[in-house]
Order: sequence, then structure tokens, then C-alpha cells
Amino acid sequence: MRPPPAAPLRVRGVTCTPVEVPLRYVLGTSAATVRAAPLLLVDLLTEEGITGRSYVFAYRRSAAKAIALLLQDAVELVAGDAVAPLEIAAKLQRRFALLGVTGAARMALSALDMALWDALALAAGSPLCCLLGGRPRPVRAYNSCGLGLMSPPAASDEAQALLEGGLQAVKLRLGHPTLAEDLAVTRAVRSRLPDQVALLVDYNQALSRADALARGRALQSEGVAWLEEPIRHDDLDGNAEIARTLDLPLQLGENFDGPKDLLRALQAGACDLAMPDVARIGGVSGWLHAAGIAQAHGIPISSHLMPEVSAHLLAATPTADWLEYVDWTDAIAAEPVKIVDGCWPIPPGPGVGLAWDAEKVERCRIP
Ligand code: SMN
Ligand code: MG
Repeated sequence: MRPPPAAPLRVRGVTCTPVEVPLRYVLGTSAATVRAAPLLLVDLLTEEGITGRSYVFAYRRSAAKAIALLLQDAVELVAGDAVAPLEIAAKLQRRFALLGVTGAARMALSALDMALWDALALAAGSPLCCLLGGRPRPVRAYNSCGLGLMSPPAASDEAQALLEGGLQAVKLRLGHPTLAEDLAVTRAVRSRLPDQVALLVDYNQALSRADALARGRALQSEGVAWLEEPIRHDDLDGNAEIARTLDLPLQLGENFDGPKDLLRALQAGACDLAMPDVARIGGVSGWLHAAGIAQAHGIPISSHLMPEVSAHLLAATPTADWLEYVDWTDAIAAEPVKIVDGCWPIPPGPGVGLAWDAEKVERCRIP
């Protein structure tokens, strides 16, 4: 006789800890310069004593606090419920429908979803990726630290330093006042990188359509592997025109607010590649939905920030492309992950593998 199924875990409560971690490499984007990253750390407590963990990058200190308030509210609504991420998502979508599940609310529910999945994987004694049908394989990563808007010599020196650990791709932020400056820095970095190393460029939505076409045309012959967010991410017609006109693959996704945004972008032909952010796409559950949409359209999927959970997700994504590597959690992690042979090694233990160092967290806590 088979043993009866184990009783489900039940949600007990949540502890949210806003921190701000210093960045080893400053990130000067065309929209804002990031010198320190506000994160919200989430410990989801279950009645059974298992703690599911997640964190989100909150962009601003105020947002870390706002997401914490929304998340505490959400967990109060599901206290005592079974740890069943899809059921909890459906219930909370309904309860938050009047506010609208977008922005900070979407990030709060995504953080909760990730922590629920972590608790399930911990209870199963399985790495998260195995629970999702994948296995803990090394995931190829590009270095997204640094390479902000900087001078050509500074950028090429930094690009070389970023190849530590055998990383085979780096991302350069563009959007200097002129095309000539963008070209100069791109050429300086490209010529410093070994041929096999991919160079990705990101405009963080800085350009007009016309300027994006002009700069994109100029960059096509400069050995660049993708052009990210050249114009407003939600101008689907404009992005479709750029994707149609250029040979350079167009990358969008960090601002997709839930899986439907990916579907709309693909139906509009607005991108060739997609890089959902796990905290905006709807956590693990939203990512799986998005991965299915991407698979149906034959679109390669990369991740955006939060590499710990994203590595598990890419290992279970049929069209997985690149993991975006940043070292931001080194400042608070009990065991910072080190890149090996250009890949993120998924920890073989149960869950996602997130554990905080309490002393380091105290030093970074946002008052
Ligand atoms: C990015 C934007 C904002 C903060 C960090 C990183 C960037 C990326 O667009 O794609 O990494
Ligand atoms: Mg980007």
C-alpha cells in the first residue's frame, strides 16, 4: 500500500526585510545611475516550520517598502491556506483586482509566488528546477554588472574585468547624446573582447523611433548580438517596425507586466528575443506561463536580474537563452554563488538555494 499523500504545507506568515546592497560596479543607465540596489528579502513561514525564501529588486527604496506592505497584506489574506501557488495566485488576483495587479502589487504577488514555490521544493527535498521538470545543469550567463554610460577607455577596461569566471558575454548600456559616442564606446569594447564573447547592448528605452532605426542600422555591422529596449517598451508598433527593419535581434521583456504582455508583444512582432523579469512576470508561476508562450512562438528566453531563481527557471525553459548575471546578493548571501566556466552552477540542494547572512543583512537594512 502506498503511504497517504503528505498533508499540504500551510501559510503561516511572512517577514519582509528591505535592504540596500552596494554595487561593486556602478551601473549608469540612460534612465538612472544605480550605485546601490534596494532589494526586498522575503521569508515566508509555514505552519510546518519550512521557510520559503525569495527577493525582488525594488529599483527604489520607497518601492521596497511599498512592496513589503502589499506583501504583508497579501499574506494575511492567505494565512492558513495550502501552499498551492496557482490557487493562491487566483485568490489574490481576485482580491487585488480593484487595486490592479500591476507595478508594486505585481511585484509583491510575484515575490510571494517565488517563496511559495521555494517552500514546496524545500518540502520535496528537491532543487526547484527538478520540481519544474528540469535538472540542475550549469546555465550560461552574461555579465550584466557595470558597463554603464562611460568613456571608451573606461568601458573597455571594465569589459575585460567582467570576463572573470569565463563569462562569454557582457552587456553595454548605450544612449549617449550622439550616435558617434555610442559607436565609439561599442567599438572600443568590441575590440577588447575575444571574438567568441558576445556583446549585448541596452538603451533602456532612451531613443525615438527614428533615432533607434538610425543607431540600430549603424550598430548592425559592429559585432553586437542583441539590441535591447531601444524605444519605449510599450510602443509595440514602433518596436515591430524596428524588429522588421533591422537584422540585429531586438530584445524586450524586463518591463513585461505579466505573461499577457509577452503574448501581446509576440503577436505584434515587437521583438525577436524576450527576457521576462521573474518579479514582474508573475513569479515562478508567471514565468512558466511565459515560457510556454515563448515556446509556442519559437522565441529564445533570457532572464532579467535575480539570477538565483532565474537559473532554476531557465533550466526548465524549453527555449532558454542567457541568464543575466549580477553579483548584487553577494553582500547579503550566506553563500554567494561563483560563476564556473561562464555558467551559473545551480546549487544541488533543495529549493532555490537562497539563504541570508543575518549579520550582513543587518548592515544593509533600510531604516
Ligand atoms: C537594468 C535596468 C535597471 C536596473 C538594472 C538593470 C537593465 C538590464 O535594463 O537589462 O539589466
Ligand atoms: Mg535592460
